[in-house]
Amino acid sequence: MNSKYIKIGAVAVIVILLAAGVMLFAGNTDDKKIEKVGTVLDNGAKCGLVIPTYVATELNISSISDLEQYASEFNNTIIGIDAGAGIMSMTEKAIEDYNLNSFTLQTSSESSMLAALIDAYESHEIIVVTLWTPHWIGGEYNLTYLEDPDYAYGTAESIESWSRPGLSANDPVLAEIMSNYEYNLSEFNSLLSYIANNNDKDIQTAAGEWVEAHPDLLSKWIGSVEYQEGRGTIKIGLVDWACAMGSSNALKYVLETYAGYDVTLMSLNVGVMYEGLSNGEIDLITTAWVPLTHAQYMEKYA
Ligand code: PBE
Repeated sequence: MNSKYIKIGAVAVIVILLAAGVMLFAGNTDDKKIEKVGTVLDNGAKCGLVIPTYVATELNISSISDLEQYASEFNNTIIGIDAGAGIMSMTEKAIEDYNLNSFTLQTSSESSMLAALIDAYESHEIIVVTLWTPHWIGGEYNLTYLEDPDYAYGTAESIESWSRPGLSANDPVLAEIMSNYEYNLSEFNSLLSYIANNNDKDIQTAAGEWVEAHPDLLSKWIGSVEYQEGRGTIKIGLVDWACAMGSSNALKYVLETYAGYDVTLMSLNVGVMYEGLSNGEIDLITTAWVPLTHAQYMEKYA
């Protein structure tokens, strides 16, 4: 055989191997794609940097770009939440975009951030925190979002429900409820406030009471679904954020009481939650913040 044929043969083998590799790769990523199953809140969500309103008045500041000059008054610290939360990477970006060179972002948790905010507020101290809407705290304290002219926190965020690959195709009843499971901003805030104001009860009880007090919303969510015993087990993943606990607990109540599912809530770190959804260990989440907050996870899994 002359070398020309050997070369053609070798090229053909490489082409076949490449094609097989591409098909395998495409097959794999297809398997892993998580799926959008509903919109929990359309466009009303927001992330940002928040200060008590008395701080805005006394320092005469209104924008993130005003922070750097008062860095020492703020103890050079922005109080953040858990590592991996979208608002943490948005805040790292804000620190760069607005040249907040004297600030560090403190990793914490939602509950520690809120405790620090409430403490500072009650002693009229200067503080800046990462915060978002919907949240019950906005109804309890006089707080101000710093303006974000460079859109480090995006423009309009939505909250969506996402499932593991293939869930809705196999469960049209669940798919129907999930596509109906939507709030407007005042309904969502009302749920979160009800839970926060009833913290002597467990969250599941409070969420159930709130759902029962909103029969029109409940019947919209249920749609044509009728209760049927033993519809199966659903695992809902969530992070310990008040908004995720509210929407997940209300959904658990609805799925168990009005459809006949058995629901387990799994509290996780945000990265683990998306990973679990993509590998099928978790069935559902109701706390996908898009387009910007969870962009890093959507790029990887969606
Ligand atoms: N949050 C609340 C989350 C999403 C829900 C804004 C703290 C975050 O990833 O930042």
